[in-house]
Amino acid sequence: MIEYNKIETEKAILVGLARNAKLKAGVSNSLDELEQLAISAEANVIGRRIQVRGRPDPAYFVGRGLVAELKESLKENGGNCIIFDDSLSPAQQRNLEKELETKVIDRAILILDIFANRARTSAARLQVELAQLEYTLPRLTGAWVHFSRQYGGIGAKGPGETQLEIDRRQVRTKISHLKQRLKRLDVQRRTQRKRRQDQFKVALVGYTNAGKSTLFNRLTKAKVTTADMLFTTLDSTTRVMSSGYPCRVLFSDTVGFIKKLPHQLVESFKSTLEEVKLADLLLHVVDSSDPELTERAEQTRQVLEEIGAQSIPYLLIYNKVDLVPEHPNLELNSPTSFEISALGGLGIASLQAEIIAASGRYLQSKTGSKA
Ligand SMILES: Nc1nc2c(ncn2[C@@H]2O[C@H](COP(=O)(O)OP(=O)(O)OP(=O)(O)O)[C@@H](O)[C@H]2O)c(=O)[nH]1
Ligand SMILES: [Mg+2]
Repeated sequence: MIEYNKIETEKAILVGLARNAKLKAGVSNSLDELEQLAISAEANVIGRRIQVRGRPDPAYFVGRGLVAELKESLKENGGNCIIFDDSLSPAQQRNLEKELETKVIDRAILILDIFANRARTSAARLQVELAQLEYTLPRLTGAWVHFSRQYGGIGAKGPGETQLEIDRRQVRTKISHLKQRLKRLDVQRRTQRKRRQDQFKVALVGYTNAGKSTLFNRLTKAKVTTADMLFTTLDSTTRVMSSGYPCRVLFSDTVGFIKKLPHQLVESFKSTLEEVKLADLLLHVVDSSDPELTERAEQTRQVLEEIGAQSIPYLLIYNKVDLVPEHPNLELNSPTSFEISALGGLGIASLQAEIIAASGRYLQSKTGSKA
């Protein structure tokens, strides 16, 4: 893993940019989420700043005045890290690190770091590492990158080559190794999936912390870890249920989505997210008590689009209704919706009845097409 991603004992200041004063409240909510992400990565947040600015500064993302203030503030409070809510260009990150003499990261790096710490299965580890390297490649400055010498040693240095070129080449070699290993895993997965062709496939999707795993456990009597924390689940878990259903029903619990999910991560998790893409029915789980409900449901739809799963029929599941007397109604092409409490069990029976009916229709279409 790349050392600069390690941010265990960071004392960080969060920085967000609002394009105009009206957007400040939204940016503030986004920084709340960024703070949760920072805490998940075991960093301490010692301050936050929002700058109102029409467009990002090409060299420093924020204005020079704020850069000077941040430098001062880091000194005063013993801070050693700045976390930007938006993606920085490689040049911006470099300039800021030089000017502030401290580590500068962005939301994408933070998310990648959390994924790297949480990944348990070999597939998830490989996927995260690949995403980290893909994200890092254009950002290599040579100064702070040290990765294992596993693939091709330092002795490969040719005449006239700079260290940076060697680093880049080693990263590229490592990327292609990881891709090959993932490909081999994918072949195994494909064989598994073939066996599932006759099953009705239901995948749970939604924003991180919406309660997908809690619902999955309810529906399948599984014991997947659930926690009030972002990205508890990284690997998909599947369970086949048959009792009470007209055919075998395969349920998949999957990784949650988040705002500004790094593209490289979505890309490298594509094989895990195949469970979603190949599903016959999606359960889009939303947290009814979430003040950002509408925006987050929309972000989930966007990721579904990015992985090519936007046309799969879905049920909208308003979860955690025990926490709030009412919630805003989402108008996502008005799919069938359910109000449930995955934790308390409320509304589960009618949701199950709908899944039974849908799997019945699926069975009918299968046998109908065979006849
Ligand atoms: N009050 C209440 N809490 C719930 C309900 N469903 C889930 N939770 C809680 O919400 C938190 C997140 O639940 P998870 O099931 O881990 O959520 P997830 O969507 O799988 O989250 P990630 O895997 O992190 O993306 C946990 O603390 C759950 O106990 C519910 O119906 N009511
Ligand atoms: Mg989960």
